[in-house]
Amino acid sequence: MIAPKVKEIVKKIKNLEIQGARNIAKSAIEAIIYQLKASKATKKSELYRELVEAAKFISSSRPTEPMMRNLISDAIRFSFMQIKTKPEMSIKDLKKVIEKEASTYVKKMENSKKLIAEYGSKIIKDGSDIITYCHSSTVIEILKKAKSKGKEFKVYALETRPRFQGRITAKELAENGINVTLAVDGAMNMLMKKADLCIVGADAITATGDLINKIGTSTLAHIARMHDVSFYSAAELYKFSPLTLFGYREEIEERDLSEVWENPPKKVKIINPAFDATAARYINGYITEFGILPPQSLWSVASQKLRVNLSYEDEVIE
Ligand code: RUB
Repeated sequence: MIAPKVKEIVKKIKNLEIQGARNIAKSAIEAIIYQLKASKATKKSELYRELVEAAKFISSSRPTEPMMRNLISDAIRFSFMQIKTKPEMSIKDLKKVIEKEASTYVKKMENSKKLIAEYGSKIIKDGSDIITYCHSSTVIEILKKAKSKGKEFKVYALETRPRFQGRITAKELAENGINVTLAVDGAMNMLMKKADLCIVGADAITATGDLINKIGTSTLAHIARMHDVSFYSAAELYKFSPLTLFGYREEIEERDLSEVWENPPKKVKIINPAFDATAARYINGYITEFGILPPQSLWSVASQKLRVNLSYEDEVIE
């Protein structure tokens, strides 16, 4: 049975009350911990099945989020290994060790964020004009770090239709004393003429180093290239999608059409893809917790540093 608190978190992820890949992944891990605590299972196999059920339910909340999937998959794999290798462990202790392990993921995420902020802040030059898109908590950390080092710079946050996540970015930057200007998405080209740098977040990174991020990111990257402006994406390695190593394509989430136009006239068709893919050749680098990596080598570093898990469906405990 899915715990009520897990359902609540999934609802918030679906309606974007919780948004951005890192926040989603963090909440997903918290949901696994809630499920664990709420479980009334008396057998370890029963607990494991409940966790797998919850994992699938949580993962389905946003389809284009490998960071959430990778972390949940690690938690499930860890649980499986504990049950298999420590048959003497009581169910009470099992719950404790899984919870402890899951909590370390959240701590690791915090640590990665600090490292990314440090690496990212180094590419921000004093007096520069920076463009960002959508709302990336990782990009915000980089900008805050650069500011704390005494650098002065201007940020242009693009609105990001249809859900205006750019406003969240602008608000957070202003609250942190950063010089920020909000502009409509259509101002991209005009702003690029005087920009020095673009930094965006990442939802997914493919085996070929392509970036999947908020719809419109690829337009920004193309325009940046046209004006010879450097384009970086800030991303933990956990944003890497191992599925793409095996020829799968990351699914692009299609969101509710009412987000674009609540009551459109009859015969007007609407589409609402949440993300798009930016080819690796438009990206100067990924700012990761292991330094700034060329897009083409991200898969190899991610595969070395993380365990590449495809699914937990084949692991059944009777
Ligand atoms: C958010 C978005 C962000 C990435 C990275 O889209 O595209 O750029 O998720 O964010 P949505 P972070 O609002 O649809 O979730 O750096 O915080 O992981």
